[in-house]
This record gives sequence, structure tokens and C-alpha cells, in this order.
Amino acid sequence: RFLESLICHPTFRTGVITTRFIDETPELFDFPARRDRATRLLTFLGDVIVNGNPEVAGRTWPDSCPAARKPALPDIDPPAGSKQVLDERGPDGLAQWMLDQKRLLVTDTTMRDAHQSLLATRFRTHDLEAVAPHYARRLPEMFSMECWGGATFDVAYRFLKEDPWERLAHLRQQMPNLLLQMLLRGANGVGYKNYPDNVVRFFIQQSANAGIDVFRVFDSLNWVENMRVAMDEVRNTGKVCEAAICYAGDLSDPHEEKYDLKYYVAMAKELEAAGAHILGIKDMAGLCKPEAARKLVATLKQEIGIPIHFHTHDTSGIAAASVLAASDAGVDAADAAMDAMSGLTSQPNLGSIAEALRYGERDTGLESEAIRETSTYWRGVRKYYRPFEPEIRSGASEVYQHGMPGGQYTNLFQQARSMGLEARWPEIARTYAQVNELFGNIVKVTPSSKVVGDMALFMVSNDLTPEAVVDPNRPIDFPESVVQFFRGDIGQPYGGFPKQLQQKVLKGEQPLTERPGAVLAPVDLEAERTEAEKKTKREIGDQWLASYLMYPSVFVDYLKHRRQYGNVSVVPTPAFFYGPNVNEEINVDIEPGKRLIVNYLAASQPDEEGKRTIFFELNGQPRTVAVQDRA
Ligand code: BTN
Ligand code: 3PY
Ligand code: ZN
Repeated sequence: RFLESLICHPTFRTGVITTRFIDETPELFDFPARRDRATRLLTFLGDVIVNGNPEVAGRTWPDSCPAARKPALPDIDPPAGSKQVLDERGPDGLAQWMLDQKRLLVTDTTMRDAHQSLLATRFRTHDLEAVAPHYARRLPEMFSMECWGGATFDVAYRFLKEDPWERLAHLRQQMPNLLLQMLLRGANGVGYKNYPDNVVRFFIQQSANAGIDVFRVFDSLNWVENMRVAMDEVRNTGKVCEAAICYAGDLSDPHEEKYDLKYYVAMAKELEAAGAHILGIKDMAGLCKPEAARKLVATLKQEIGIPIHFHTHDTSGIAAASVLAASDAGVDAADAAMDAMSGLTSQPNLGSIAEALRYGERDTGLESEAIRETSTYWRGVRKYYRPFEPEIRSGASEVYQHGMPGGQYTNLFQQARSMGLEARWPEIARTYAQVNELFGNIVKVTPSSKVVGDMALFMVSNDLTPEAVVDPNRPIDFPESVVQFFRGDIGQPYGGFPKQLQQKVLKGEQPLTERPGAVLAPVDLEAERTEAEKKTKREIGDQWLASYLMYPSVFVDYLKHRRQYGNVSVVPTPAFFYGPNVNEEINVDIEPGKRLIVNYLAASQPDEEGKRTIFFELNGQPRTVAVQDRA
């Protein structure tokens, strides 16, 4: 074991060590008992059996978890799809191909935004990759699969203890004919703050190499200056740059003075000039009413030459009408979620939109039966995630009042509940709208939406009125995210900051007026790599370096978990959250062709040290693991 520890040590691997290396490297001796993969996974299962998975503690569990039924899988190779168009014609060729299509092109968001918005982003790789071969073979007309980025990156490491890069590699392999799409928060990468330019570029390079084809790039304040670095780098990789305008305000209101048609046209032209291959309309809160969608798309189709891709949320309950209106007005592509994962704060219903357009000019070409069977699979999978189901049961027109993004709505509700403020939810929603006004009526989407949410919770829990917040004689310790926002750390809002409130929040500190990336020093990538290797005692490749740069401590914690329990992403979801049932065989495929058949037999009482012995059968052989009972 010592030898193994030695030869795996990153410094040793560089080949430049002195004879003092062993004496000066004490961590060579604190190697954990290195156990084989099966033992580590059994220890993980044992821990879930004894102590429970903390992610589902105290929440509502499913009554049972019958295996989700997969669609029929025809014995064919995946037919050529949108991915081949990109590979053969390049991003400009793909854009032209989009313009040439009569049909409405459809993006399926089930693997990213739908579960982000409905189930706190908790879908695991195991459930996503199981259905990917079916998409490739039975739904080859799909324009793209949104399956990465946004909150999925952080949540995969932090809560699911799995590696988003491995998720992407599997999906890439299983769907070789479909464009894979990610959501990138511009200079915020897949995080919540602006990163140095070279970090943003490095992250994009790794994502492109790992298989992302379409990058939907946005800025949380619609500040084009803050999108250019990301857009340029996407173009450098040869992939598709979809630059998105975040929709705010109400275009159908004749009194809308800020986010009016002029505003959208000007921003669209700026993005086109900045090199966008596709223009995204990102209606993250589902505020774009049907007639607004019609007017916006019709106008933009006149004003710009690149294809337009419409994204909305069904929080109000009428988003499908907006998609159909956009389709009527000639939008090139639209997002939807598979039926069982659609509606409410998620995207509108993919199957119903396809049926509504069937036989018409804009027939999507997607096959009904394939959609239904795929949705049946998702319905089955969704049951595993019962603890993460939202409280809301119906569409809510109140979204037009507060304008909360779909992904934030359920999240903020949970946050409010954990602070004991559940009963005051209507007040929180109202306060959210007031904060927006106080802040100068800003675009609200991650991370600017988080700033507004933090402030709303702060005001409600401290019984602060908007008048008190602006009162110069009333000292307030503003939440950290609010201070950062007013300091310009996530960029400049359209129309500027409200000056008086900014002065009060900053207490004399000078705000940035430039792009944060212009003043953040570039990161020394190799120094960071060395640091990460020291902290994790692992070799850190470029993908993991990109993860470490986004989320140093979350990533280090993940590798700690992985060292102890192995790669738990291969554990089926019911066993992962709730532990295996006694005498129920579960299959764990640790790599292609290598299957562990695990049967949980019994658990002992704790011994004097509080350890329990868990009895398993592993591929027919008895195995035990000892687990500390932390109760
Ligand atoms: C293991 O940890 O069990 C084996 C090493 C795996 C390396 C992975 S592959 C995806 C990711 N990207 C990296 O740069 N390293 C990891
Ligand atoms: C994200 O940034 O995660 C979003 O989904 C924004 O809408
Ligand atoms: Zn969205």
C-alpha cells in the first residue's frame, strides 16, 4: 500500500523527486485503507442503510420504486441527425440549415431545465443515460438535447456525488446523432460569480472537447459586454454560439417603457454582430405572453438574419400558447419538456406541442409513439425523486407579479420554509417584486435573481419595508450578495444602479464600472492544478481542473467522498436515496461488462463502538462491511 501511495503521488509522478521526498511527504503514510471498488460501493450502500442518505432525510419518500419502463429499442444504428449537420457543415452551415427547415425544430430540456425547475436539479446520470439510446434511435428529428450546464454542474458534485464530465461523456456516446446543448451563464460560467476571463475560456474549451455542441450563453443582466469573452471562445472551439436575450418586463403592456421592442431589437443586433450563430430568447420566468411572443419573434425575424430559438417556462400555465404563437411568427426552434416532466415551472409539454403542429406546415416530424413511450419512462423515473417534488399543484398567474425564474421559484420556496417563513410566502413573492423595483427593475436570472431572492428573504425575516431599506437614517447590514451586486461584481444593469441605494449599500466603497473580467487577474492554471492535486492527492486532468476552478471546495469534497465510497453514480437511484430492500437483488454496472449483483441480507445491532455489520451477497458470495451508526 505504501508503494501504491508513493507511485500515485503527483510529485512522484512528475519524476523529479529527491531522496528526501519520502521524509518530507507525510501524506504518503496517511493513505486510507485502499479497498476495491466493490467494497467501497458496499460501504456506501451500508452507510445509506444504517444512516440514510442525508439528501432525503425528513422529506416525503415514494411508497415504492418500480423500475421505470424503457421505450422499445429498435435494433438499428442511430440515424444521422442534427449533429451530423454540424459536423459536416460547421456552425454557419447549421444556422443556414435551420433557416431552411419548414418544420419547427424542437429542443428537449428534460435532461436539464425540466428537472432543474421541477425537482431541484436532482436527476442522476444513471436515469439520464438509460434512455439516451432511445432518443438517438427513435427521436432522431430532435434538434438538440439540453442536458448540461445551468445548475446541473454544481448539484451533481454537491448533492449527487457524481461527476458531470462523466455524465456528459456517457450522453455523448449514447447520442452520437443529436446536438448536445448546455446553458452557460456567460462570465459566471456554471457558477454564481464572474470568473477571470481565462477561467471562462478554459471551461468552454473543456466543455467543447467533452462533447457540447450548442452553448446557450446569457448574462444575468443582459449586458452584452459581459458575454463577449464566452461568445468568442465558443466560436474559437468551432461549436455553436447561441447568444440569448433574457426576457423581462411585459411587451404586451403599452406602458412598458424599459424592456420594449426597441430594447430587444437593439440587443439582438448587438449579439448578431458579436458573432452569435443563433439568437436565443430566454424567457426564464415564463413572462412572455402569447401575443408578446408573436410580436417579438415577427419583429426579430425582420431585423436579424440568424435563426431564433425560443425558450420559456410554463409557470403561468399558458406557455404552450406562447410557443405556438412564436411558431406561427416563424421562430426556428423552441424548447419543450417531455410530457411527464413538463408544465408548472418547467417547460411546456413537448408531446402536446408536437401534436398541435402535426399535419400542419410546421409539423415537427417527431413520432407520437416514441414521445409517449419516452414520457412513460420519465414518469417512472420521476417517482424516485418524490422528496424533491414541489408544493405547487397548478399554474400561477402571480408569476406576472413577481417574475421569478422557473428554477428559482421552487428553490426560494424551500429556502423560505427552512427559515420558518412558509406561511408568509405571498408576502415574500410581493417583496421580491418590491426589491426588483428598489434595484431599478433589473433582469432576474441566475445569479441576479439570487440577489433579489436573498434581499426579499432578508426584508421579510427582518420586517423591513422598502421605505426602511432606502431610509438614509436607518443603518442596514445588507446580505453579502446584495453588496456584491451593487459593487458591480456581476456586471452593470441596463439603466444603471439606483444611485442613492447603491451609496447606502456600499457605505463609501467605490463600485466597479467596468466588466469584472477586465480587472480580475488571470488565474495561473498550473499553480491551481498543483494546489488541487495537493488537496485531493489525485492527478487532476483538465476537466477536473475546470471543476476545481469553478467550485474549489465543492470539488475537493466530492473527491473525498469518491475516495471513500468510489464512483456512486453507478448505483441505481432507489438504492442511492433510500437504500436497497432486504433480499432484493440490485444490479450495479461499474463499467461496461462488469456487473455487481448485490443482495442486502441483514444488519447487526451496533457493537460497543457503535459499528454495525452489514451482510451482503455479492455475485453470490457472502460479504460484510462495517458501518458506524451515527444516530
Ligand atoms: C477514478 O477516479 O476512478 C479514475 C480516474 C477518472 C478520471 C476522470 S475522467 C472524467 C474526469 N475528468 C478528469 O480530468 N478526470 C476525471
Ligand atoms: C440557470 O442559470 O441555471 C438557469 O436555468 C437560468 O434560467
Ligand atoms: Zn429555463
